[in-house]
Amino acid sequence: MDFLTKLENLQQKNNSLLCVGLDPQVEQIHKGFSFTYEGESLIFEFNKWIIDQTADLVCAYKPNIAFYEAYALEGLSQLKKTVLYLQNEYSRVPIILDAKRADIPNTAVMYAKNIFEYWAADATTVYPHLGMDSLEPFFAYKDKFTFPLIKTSNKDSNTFQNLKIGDTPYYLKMAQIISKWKFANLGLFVGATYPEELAQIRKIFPSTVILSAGIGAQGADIEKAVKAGIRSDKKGIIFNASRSIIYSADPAKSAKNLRNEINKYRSV
Ligand code: OMP
Repeated sequence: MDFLTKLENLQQKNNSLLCVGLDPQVEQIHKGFSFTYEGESLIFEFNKWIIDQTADLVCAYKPNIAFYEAYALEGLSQLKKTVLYLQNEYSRVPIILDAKRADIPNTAVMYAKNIFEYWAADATTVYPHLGMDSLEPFFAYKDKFTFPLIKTSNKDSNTFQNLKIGDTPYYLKMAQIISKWKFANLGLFVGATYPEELAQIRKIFPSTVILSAGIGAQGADIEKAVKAGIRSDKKGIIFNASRSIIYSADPAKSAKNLRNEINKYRSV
């Protein structure tokens, strides 16, 4: 099943725009909550524990590959176990493998092959700065979805992304150019910490699916972000939260509360 169908089905079934980020840091895992596993597959078991208690509250999971690559081959093997677990036990849940790739076309082909064939992810993230030919290898996977990052959530994202070209900031110029592209499997990433920019991008892309992060640990204003990013049909956006859910005392409760808070602003 293609990414969009999976996403829309699950958003509907779980009444959720929430994506939980599977970003495990080993030193954060033993902080006194009810997860107690100590063995070799710590990362996988932790992810499984999170997944089993949140799968009916999310519209997607987003493992960020950095949190696995940091643990070298062992980390990647635990990511593989996590992906297989999701595919076997929760096949309706889309997996966004957050890998933020960007390279020349010949190399991008190999990145896309790795993400969509080896990892069998449903979607991924890319930086668009190299231009369309660097992203075409990703869009070539028609059932998969690719989210170019237009405006990132971090504090210093203005340094380069808001540099002006004439009167227009670079991130906006990128969005305007990308809006002319005709890929059915193109999404966009915009940080929830920048609701004004999110609203601008939504205006340029009234129907495109947006991936956003920054609510929770990064302190984005949920009401502003939801109102800025929601599509006219009250869908069309995915809000990721990682640390604020996975390291909370009660991940299921935190996920439920966040899903409900997002929904509260969705309908107004
Ligand atoms: P928390 O801050 O713990 O909720 O995690 C946010 C997740 O979203 C991490 O995996 C980030 O790498 C990712 N993210 C951002 O926070 N900001 C961005 O601008 C882009 C992303 C992303 O591409 O998902």
